[in-house]
Amino acid sequence: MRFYDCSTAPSPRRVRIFLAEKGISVPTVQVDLRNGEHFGAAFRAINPDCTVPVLTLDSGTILTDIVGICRYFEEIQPDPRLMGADPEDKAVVDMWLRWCDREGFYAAMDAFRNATPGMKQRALPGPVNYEQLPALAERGRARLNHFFAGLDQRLGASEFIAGLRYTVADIAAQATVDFAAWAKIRPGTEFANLARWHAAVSARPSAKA
Ligand SMILES: N[C@@H](CCC(=O)N[C@@H](CS)C(=O)NCC(=O)O)C(=O)O
Repeated sequence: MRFYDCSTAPSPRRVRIFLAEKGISVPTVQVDLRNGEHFGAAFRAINPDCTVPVLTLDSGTILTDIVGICRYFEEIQPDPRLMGADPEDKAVVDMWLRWCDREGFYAAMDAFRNATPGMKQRALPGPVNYEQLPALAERGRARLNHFFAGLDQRLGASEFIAGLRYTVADIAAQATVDFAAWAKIRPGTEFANLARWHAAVSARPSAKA
């Protein structure tokens, strides 16, 4: 088994936090995204999508998606449960995870990638170059503020996003809040519930992953 990581990128960080929470360590290879190692023939042969994270299994299976990788580790080592315990709980975690990705993580990606000078023509990850669209950066910022408001509302009613326990949905939102800060977008001080939750998740040892 081998984990292809990039220590400065938010997507593989979500897997690193997940692994840290479970206390799992995996042989890891750093992929140098800054210098385009992911476009080279060696990495393309592993993941033609030219993205990290990737997990290669001894069976030959290659997992190239954050959630697929987390699912694999959840199944081989269920404790601590990060993707729900019973059918209802699992469905609730899935629902919030997808909301965090759709409304938060992808909005942060639009805001960051469409406005960062070093990402010209790299407005989307993957093997195809796309021009930056400043309007998408602006829309990403607006959507992130809406996401923060929704998160604050949810966290006013619930200790963690999917209920009483820290889950993969918290990891997605935590990575989103930290990623958004790269684009200098931070939740407003009026979002006290979000601030309480962000301080709590950031204090977990896994946050350093
Ligand atoms: N399919 C992947 C996409 C992950 C992704 O977007 N990774 C980024 C790093 S955060 C990447 O590899 N970017 C390469 C690039 O920007 O060219 C997933 O969601 O698991």
